[in-house]
Amino acid sequence: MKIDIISVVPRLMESFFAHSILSRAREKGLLEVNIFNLRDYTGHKNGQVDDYQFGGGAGLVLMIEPLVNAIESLKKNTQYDEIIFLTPDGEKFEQRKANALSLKENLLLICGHYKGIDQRVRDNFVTKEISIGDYVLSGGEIAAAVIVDAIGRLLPGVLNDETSALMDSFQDKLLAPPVFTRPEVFRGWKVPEILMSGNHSKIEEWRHDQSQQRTKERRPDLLDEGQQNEIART
Ligand code: 6GU
Repeated sequence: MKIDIISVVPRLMESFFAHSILSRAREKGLLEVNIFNLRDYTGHKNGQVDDYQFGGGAGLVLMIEPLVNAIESLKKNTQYDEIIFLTPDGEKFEQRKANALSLKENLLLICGHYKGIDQRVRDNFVTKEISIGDYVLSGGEIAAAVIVDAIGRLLPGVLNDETSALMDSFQDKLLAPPVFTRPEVFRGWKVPEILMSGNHSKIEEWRHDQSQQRTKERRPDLLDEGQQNEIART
């Protein structure tokens, strides 16, 4: 899978992907991430990429010309499945969307800044607009990093344990159960006995039950009616 990213702070972006799981995915050739500096595509003096908005008002807007230059130049080499603009007024990103995007071949992410980007870019090039939550960030870069991380770890071969991505919180609309590792007793705090029993079906039952209890307590909004009924019965 290939993800191209257009940003005005490319060096900040690089650092997100230079470590841990995602760098391993890149080394293994499972994920290609390329970051492009919007300033390389401006014909304006001093690398100008933003300007005051028509109609007045505070805040600069990323200009149409450098963005269209960048998008059209990248489109010459790659057929994108989606051109995604990261913006607080986009559709909310969640696990289901990460799953769907992880099945695509080529994505182009556009990071906004300041007041946003000229609407004509959104109308004529962008195919999807995504927000990572109901709060405002100073730029789309952190949101892009969130999305690349969430997608990247789903790609086959990226995680060592093939099943673990499927066991995550949210994959089945349940939060993950608690986990423990050695030592079995620390300062008198014991690991639940069931986990030491070696009875795998009982352990799975316990984990499922813990997931449901956690979800009910912390995120009842995730439980659909069917799951709520299942909990009510137990
Ligand atoms: Cl994608 N961008 C910005 N600037 N702020 C956000 C966001 C994106 N998602 C939530 N807040």
